[in-house]
Amino acid sequence: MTSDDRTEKDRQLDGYRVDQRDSFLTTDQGIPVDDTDNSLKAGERGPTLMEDFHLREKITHFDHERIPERVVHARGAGAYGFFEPYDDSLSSLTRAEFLATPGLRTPVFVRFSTVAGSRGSSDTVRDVRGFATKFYTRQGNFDLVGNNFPVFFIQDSIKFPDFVHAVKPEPHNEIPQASSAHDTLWDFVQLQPETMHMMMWLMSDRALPRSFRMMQGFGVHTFRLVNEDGRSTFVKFHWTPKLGKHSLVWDETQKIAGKDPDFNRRDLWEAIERGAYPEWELGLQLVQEEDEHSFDFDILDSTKIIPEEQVPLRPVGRLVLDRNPDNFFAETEQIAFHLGNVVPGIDFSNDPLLQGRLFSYLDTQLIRLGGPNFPQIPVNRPVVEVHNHHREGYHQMQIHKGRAAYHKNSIDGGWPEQAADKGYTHYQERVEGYKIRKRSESFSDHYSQATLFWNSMADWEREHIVAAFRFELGKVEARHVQEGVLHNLNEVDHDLAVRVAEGIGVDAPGQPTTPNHGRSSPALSMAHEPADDITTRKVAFLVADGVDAAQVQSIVSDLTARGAICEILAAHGGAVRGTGGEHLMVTRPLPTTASVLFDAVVVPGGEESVRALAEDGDAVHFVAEAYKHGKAVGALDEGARLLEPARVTAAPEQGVVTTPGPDLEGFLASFAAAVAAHRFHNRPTRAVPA
Ligand code: HDE
Repeated sequence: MTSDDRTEKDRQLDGYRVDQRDSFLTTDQGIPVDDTDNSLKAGERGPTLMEDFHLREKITHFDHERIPERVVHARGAGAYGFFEPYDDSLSSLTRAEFLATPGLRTPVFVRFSTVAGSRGSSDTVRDVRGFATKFYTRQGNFDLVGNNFPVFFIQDSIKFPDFVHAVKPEPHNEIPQASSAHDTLWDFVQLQPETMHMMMWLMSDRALPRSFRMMQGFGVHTFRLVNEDGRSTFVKFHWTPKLGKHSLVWDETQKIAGKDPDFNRRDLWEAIERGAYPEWELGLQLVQEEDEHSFDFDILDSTKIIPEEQVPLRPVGRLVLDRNPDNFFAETEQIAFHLGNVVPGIDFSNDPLLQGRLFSYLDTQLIRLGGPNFPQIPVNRPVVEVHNHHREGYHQMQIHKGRAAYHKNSIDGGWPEQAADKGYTHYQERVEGYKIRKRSESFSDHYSQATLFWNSMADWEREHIVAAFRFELGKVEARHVQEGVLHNLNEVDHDLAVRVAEGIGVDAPGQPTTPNHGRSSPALSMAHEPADDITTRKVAFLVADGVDAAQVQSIVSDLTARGAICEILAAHGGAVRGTGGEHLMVTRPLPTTASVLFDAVVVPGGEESVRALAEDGDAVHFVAEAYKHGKAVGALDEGARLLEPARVTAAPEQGVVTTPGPDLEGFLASFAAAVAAHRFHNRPTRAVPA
């Protein structure tokens, strides 16, 4: 990044960055420390002395290093970047300048997260992912605190503590960690059928993203845009990843959880370090006020989407993440999102899930960050100046001058004065009604959109959903809970319920009350993603002494030029000997890695090399497992012989590409296409012993 590319936020943070190079050790009071390795004792073998202020300060600070983790979304990873609108076309719909000022780059911080697991849990569990964006705009901070699914489990925020208590580890033994496959969650689900749409997403591959960089983001609720004249338009926010949306497969996620629990976090970090900056397009679904009631669902109900075929996405700008934080705790852990952080031109709807969140986020920051001054923490500070009459509190960093901490005042000249027409004005909505604890009738259809999701899936996506339900319900011990879920599932689709019932050994339910409506929405499937980009796809080369090193080098340079990341793996680190006696450097030893950490594998030619690999269980397993998970497998010349012990059959249409002869160019073209296709779900995977 050049200095010109730095955002306002980045320059602001300069004032807080501490570089300890060329510095001597001091106490927190700045007193130079001569020895931090030995405590002060009465004699070499005597007791430690109370007066050792350095020892006490060092240990006291250490004892207080932890803050409470987030109640939900505890595990996350974040990065800085910018948002840039394409043009000014939204200026007629919103006062929000960052959405409608062409060329204006608004600094952002984005934090991705899993929901259920603790801070130290694995990245690749089955879960919804958080996608929270803080825009440091010139009109103040706007937080879009979204997820990678467009719907939510519940309709009313008052159910959130119930839902979270049900999905978290069970209270008697704190088992299972970061998993929804247990009785209390599914008990909640069977008794709360509004969860069914979200559960379809959760059981789909959307819950297993290959990368944060390859998943969509959604604001979920319906919000409002409000223009200069006070006119409002309903809006839903969508982030679409430039690299397409791609997922892992279930077996793979479980293995990655052990091999590299930081898989998604590392992927984001490394892509940014490498300069392959992740990018998303912001798209809006806009609904005129007068069309609020023209759908067969309620746009205030967060368990519903507005199908894109009904209201298409309007592209409005791009989000780019181009800088990793300097310090995880200071930035990613201390960032405090709040749905109530809105700028002029953006407002709320009456979605009852959204309304409760407006209370929760500020409240949670008070306990988590220890008092009302958390907006002064560097990562939370707006890039504009803050002036008000808030004073004191724990960790106050501002030194407010003057005497008047109240409005109105004459003592300090009346400052800070109200911002009048530049200020935030709430949308003037006419509201009337009885005070009532009741769900609107318009929220009562819990199945149609779950069915829509199911109908929109490709066959392989359906297979994965069935397998996920079987896995999760198979872990449930209470039979009445399994039956209750099957009852609800039957209302989504009879065939789905029958297939799940077969897998868990419970009687299939009879015909549902309402048959499948047959409608679908192609935008919901991941089967139609463009497959022409291999940027940052990881390709493993399995080699041993006697490998065709020249061949490896030319394939590596071609795939690297196409944007892929190539790694050379051998039984040991260092280098291997090529056929011509030359050295080929090894990226990492095979036993330290695994096929689940790659997108594709190549077995190059070289008689001696392939013979050695065929006798190496790790290498054979690598190929077999990559095949099982649907990944591109390439084998050149003698390399094809490794396919046999791995029980893999050459079939270019199934992403297994081989060369009988020297046609390297032909191989490269079809292998790159296979990598770009991401996964081949048309393989007989169950036959493979991996
Ligand atoms: Fe959250 N949520 N949430 N949530 N949520 C939190 O805030 C809450 C909901 C989401 O990276 C907490 O700072 C309630 C929907 C994300 O720091 C807490 C309800 C969506 C993050 C909280 C919801 C989200 C949170 C925990 C029901 C998607 C992580 C720590 C009304 C649109 C943000 C914190 C980050 C975090 C409350 C439902 C997304 C407890 C009461 C719907 C991405 O305040």
